[in-house]
Amino acid sequence: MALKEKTNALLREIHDAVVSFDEERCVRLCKAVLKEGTDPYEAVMRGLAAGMDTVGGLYEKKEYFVPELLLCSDALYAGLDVLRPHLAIERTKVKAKLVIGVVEGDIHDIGKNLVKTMFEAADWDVYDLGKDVRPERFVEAIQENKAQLVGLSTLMTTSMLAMPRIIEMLKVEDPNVQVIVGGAPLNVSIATQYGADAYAPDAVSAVREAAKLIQSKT
Ligand code: B1M
Repeated sequence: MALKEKTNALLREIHDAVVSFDEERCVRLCKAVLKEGTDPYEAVMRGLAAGMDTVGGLYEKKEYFVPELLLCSDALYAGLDVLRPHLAIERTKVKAKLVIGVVEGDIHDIGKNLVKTMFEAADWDVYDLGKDVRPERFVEAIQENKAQLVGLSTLMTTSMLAMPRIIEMLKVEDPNVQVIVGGAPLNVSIATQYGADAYAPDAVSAVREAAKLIQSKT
């Protein structure tokens, strides 16, 4: 089998291992992908994250329920633990301090954790506030850590409504702080309307967009 085909087959198998919540298989396959010399970013995005996207579709079709979602996320995290140390540092030349969290009312943190992983792999200093974070906590965190950038994540149409207020509070506290937002219900026009400085549709582009923001201010 040609190398490209072999890689695609492995990535598909990682996707399937997440969907079938087979943690052991997911770990084994992620180790295999590293041995093959495949870019671990590909394995995270086209394997693990793609698997979780399929899981989301199954949940929406009522084929999967909450227990399956949690088991699938365990498989994703087990694979991520294998890949994380191999994600290449120095993808961007720009590095800064980032405070990141999932907004209040929302406990979905898989996407945020992938975003955090990509920033850490790019050697940024990341302060993770976790999920269901009070707006005031973001403001306190930029003061405590002298961070230049805040990342807000949300997965729900209800909790996304908290974003404009958080952004306003952050800008009042420090007009120079930059805010990047992401999560499934958002898009670039909502992000702009909310007063965010940038929007990213996925974890890899979040690092790219954040680096552009920081560079434009230096
Ligand atoms: Co729930 N959930 N869930 N859920 N869940 C959704 C989001 C939902 C769309 C499902 C549905 O009903 N169709 C729906 C929201 C509907 C809405 O918008 N109003 C929903 C609901 C309603 C709920 C509950 C209320 C269910 C209930 O209890 N009745 C409840 C929420 C309670 C609460 O938050 N207060 C709930 C609970 C859960 C679980 C705990 C079971 C579990 C979460 C586990 C966890 O995160 N620790 C869960 C899951 C897994 C999902 C789905 C199935 C999958 C989400 C996911 O992890 N995707 C989801 C349905 C779906 O998405 N189709 C659903 C994979 C992940 C890699 O993608 O998070 O989009 P994502 O992240 C991407 C990008 O968005 C982007 O990069 C990431 C990686 O590339 N990104 C950023 C994300 N943040 C970013 C930040 C950035 C930049 C990019 O910059 C800072």
